[in-house]
Order: sequence, then C-alpha cells, then structure tokens
Amino acid sequence: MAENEIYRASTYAPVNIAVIKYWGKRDSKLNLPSNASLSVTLSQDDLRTHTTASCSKEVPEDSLTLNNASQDISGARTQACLRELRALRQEMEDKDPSLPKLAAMKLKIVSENNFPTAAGLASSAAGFAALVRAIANLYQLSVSPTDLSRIARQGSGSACRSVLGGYVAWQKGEKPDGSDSVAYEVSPASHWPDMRAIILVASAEKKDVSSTAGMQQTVASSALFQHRADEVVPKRMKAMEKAIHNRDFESFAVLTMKDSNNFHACCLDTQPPIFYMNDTSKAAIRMCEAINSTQPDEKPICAYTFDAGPNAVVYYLAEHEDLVAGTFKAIVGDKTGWEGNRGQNIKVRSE
Ligand code: 2P0
Repeated sequence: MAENEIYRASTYAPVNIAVIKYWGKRDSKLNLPSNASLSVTLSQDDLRTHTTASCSKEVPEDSLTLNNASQDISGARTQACLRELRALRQEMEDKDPSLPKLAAMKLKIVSENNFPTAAGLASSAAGFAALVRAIANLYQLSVSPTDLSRIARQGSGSACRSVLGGYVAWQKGEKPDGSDSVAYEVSPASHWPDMRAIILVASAEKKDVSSTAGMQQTVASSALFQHRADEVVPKRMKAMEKAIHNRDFESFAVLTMKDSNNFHACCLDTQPPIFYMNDTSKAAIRMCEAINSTQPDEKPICAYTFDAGPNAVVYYLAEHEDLVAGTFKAIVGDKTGWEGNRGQNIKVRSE
C-alpha cells in the first residue's frame, strides 16, 4: 500500500415517500418504530442524494459536508452508523491481514442533494441511505441490502426504505435489539411501472416540529396513536401489499389517502397539537377529491399524501397524466398559496 493512498467510493440514494406512514418509536435509542410502514421510491434525475466517502492516512478527522456546508456528525445516530460499518470492516481486516487498514482511518464524506432545499422534501432518508451505502462500498463490505437497511435505520428511520428501489416496506420487527427491523422489497419498480407522482410545494420553510420530536410527543400524549399502531396499520400493511401486488390503483389510492389522514389525525391529537397541513394542503385534498368525483363510480385516479409538513405528493397512473398532473400544474401556476411544484411525471425508481 502506498503511504498516502486515497480510497474512495461514490453512490446515489433516492427519496422515498411513504403511503403507510412511520410515526412513533418503540425504542428511540435503536430507532425502532411503533408500526411498520411502506413507501414508493421516487425517481427523477434530480431527486436523490449523491455521496462520496473517502479515507486515507492524511484525513485528520471524520467529517461530512452536505451541499458544501459542514454538518455535525457527533450525534448518536450518525455515530452508530459509522461505528457499525467500521466494525464490519475491522472484521474483514482481522480475517485477511493483507487488506489495507481502512477501519483505522478517518472518513471524509461529501454529500450533495440534487434537489433544491426549496423542494421541501425530507432529505434525511436519501441522505443516510447514501451515506451508509457509500461507506459500505468504500470498505468493500459484502453486506446485503437488508443489512444496509438495518444500519441506515439507525441514522434515520425512513432511510432504511431508501436503500431499496421500487415499492418498499419497513417491517416493525419483534426483537429488542432491532436486528429484524429492516426494509424489504414489496415489488420492484418494473412490476407497476406506470405509477407517477407530482410534488406540490406549499411551503419550503423548515417545519416547526421535527419528525423526531413530533413523534415522541404523539407517542406520549395521543389516545388515537396506540390504536393506529396496534390495529389500523397492521391491517393496512397487508391490504397495501395486496393492492401493489394486484396493481389495484383504487385500493392503493384509498389506503394512501386514509393513512395520511389517520397520521395527521394523530398529530392533531397530540398535546400540544401538531399542525403539519395548512390551508393550501387542504386545497390539494379538495382538488384530488374533485378530480376523483368526475370518474365513473367516483373511482379514484389520484391519491394525496402529506408527510411532516404541508407539501403534497399526489400519486396517479401515467394514463391520467393530463387530467391529474395537468390540473395540479395549473393551480400551482395560479400561485394561490403554492410556492411551486417539483416536476410531474416522477417515476418509481428501480434501485
Ligand atoms: C414516513 N415520516 O414514513 C414518515 C411520515 C414523516 C411522516 O419517516 O426520527 O426523519 O429520523 O427516524 O425518518 C420522518 O421520520 O425520523 C418520517 P427519524 P424520520 O416517511
């Protein structure tokens, strides 16, 4: 090994938007969820995090920059990811002493989100997924996507779903150590390739209540929450997997909208109440309802969902591009409360 050799690996990870929401932890140290969740991985050239991890004897300390700004990596969650990846590399080096000693070197991690902050998208999912995969590649670890999802989960819960492509579930898991709280593929993107999404930006401002804090408050104070976690979500997970396997958009849409509303009802039931949706968000709900009411038997052709913020993601099928995306683009163009849209025709990402 050359004295000053630099080792480097790069990767991408996509944004995912849940249709059955993760909200609540049963163990905040290990980042274990109170319920399972399911998401669709979005693909558009500019909806991803690109991360390069490098190490050499010359790197003085572990560091992470995101869009050229230095990030604090001293938090327990980032440290848990780094510690676990280094331990796996150390195991490899112990078994094969001819390998370069990367585990002992400091890491320089450089990330870029190829979507503007103004898109109002949660970036921690793609961010941690890319960070974990870049380091695993750098260390040449022979780990499965399941292993990567378990590590990424410790950085940010939703990140475990961004390690895979297509339609992805995160199982709650039963073991106290979290080893079975991992993501799995429900269906590849190619199974239902005509799924599309449009993102409507009602506000690009940072949210008032972070997801981590909000979900802790909900777990501590909402009477609706336990019912959601124990009764509502387990049934919905099964129904949603079936809807995806059957490419049944009607069921997919109804479940998606109900689950978004159930999650936001739990937020409202939190003390103090958490309001993530605003009047513009509610206008998007009414617009979806209006579009769906024009269909024979009012069969839904679009489905809204809202995360911990006011921005809407609307799912639809390619055949309804003009009606759904066209209508939403027109109202966003009116500037009535909307700050913009982040593209239409966003496809499901395959990896
Ligand atoms: C989700 N959200 O399933 C839900 C829906 C927000 C609403 O996952 O504390 O940033 O880092 O594990 O993953 C946001 O939660 O929270 C989230 P942490 P995370 O996508």
